[in-house]
Amino acid sequence: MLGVATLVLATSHASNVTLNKPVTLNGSFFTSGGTYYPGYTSPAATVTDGLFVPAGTVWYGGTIWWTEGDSPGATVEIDLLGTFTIESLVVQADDNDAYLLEYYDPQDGLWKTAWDVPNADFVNGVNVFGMQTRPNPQDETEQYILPAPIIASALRFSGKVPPQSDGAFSVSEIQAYGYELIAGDVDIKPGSDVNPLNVKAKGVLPVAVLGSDMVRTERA
Ligand SMILES: [Ca+2]
Ligand SMILES: [Ca+2]
Ligand SMILES: [Ca+2]
Repeated sequence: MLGVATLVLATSHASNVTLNKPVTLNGSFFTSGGTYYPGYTSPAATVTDGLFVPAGTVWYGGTIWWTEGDSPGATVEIDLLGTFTIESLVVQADDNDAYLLEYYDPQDGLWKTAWDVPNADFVNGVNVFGMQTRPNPQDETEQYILPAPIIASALRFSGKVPPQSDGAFSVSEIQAYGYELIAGDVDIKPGSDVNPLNVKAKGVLPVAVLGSDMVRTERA
């Protein structure tokens, strides 16, 4: 357990930290519409524009879409432009696929699972189609609450291979709710000129949290 992990440094209220953040498409996405559905294209930035498409919108209409056959292992990556603690998630994607939403943990430089986004092929026993929001296709404001908050500087989204999907993937919105961490405001071992931190050391470090108008300080 890290000494610093017991601290919460946060802005005053949880907000959607993906909003208008840069999106990178890794793989052969049909950004031209290809030969399948020419004209049905969208900028990558639509994944973080804060907007949902109407539920049931056809999977290649106004979305970022790709297929496992043409682009195996493709990912949609969001740079959060900072480090955030994230508490909850919302995704709108094609109904009949399961997806994986991972986060980049800047503490150890590893990608980790944030959410196994479930297939939404059927909702309350009814076969629905096209773009559907998770966790609740009938309420876009409902958020998937993480078992424990995560610390992330980027997010990565991918489709799961058949039979967890039909291999034709689409995403129109990825949202993550939380707070920005302001690491520069932590003074480890107050009174010393350096900030010694051995993340493998056991025990408790004395830490001063320097509050300001922008920072709420808490003790966990
Ligand atoms: Ca959107
Ligand atoms: Ca369906
Ligand atoms: Ca699909």
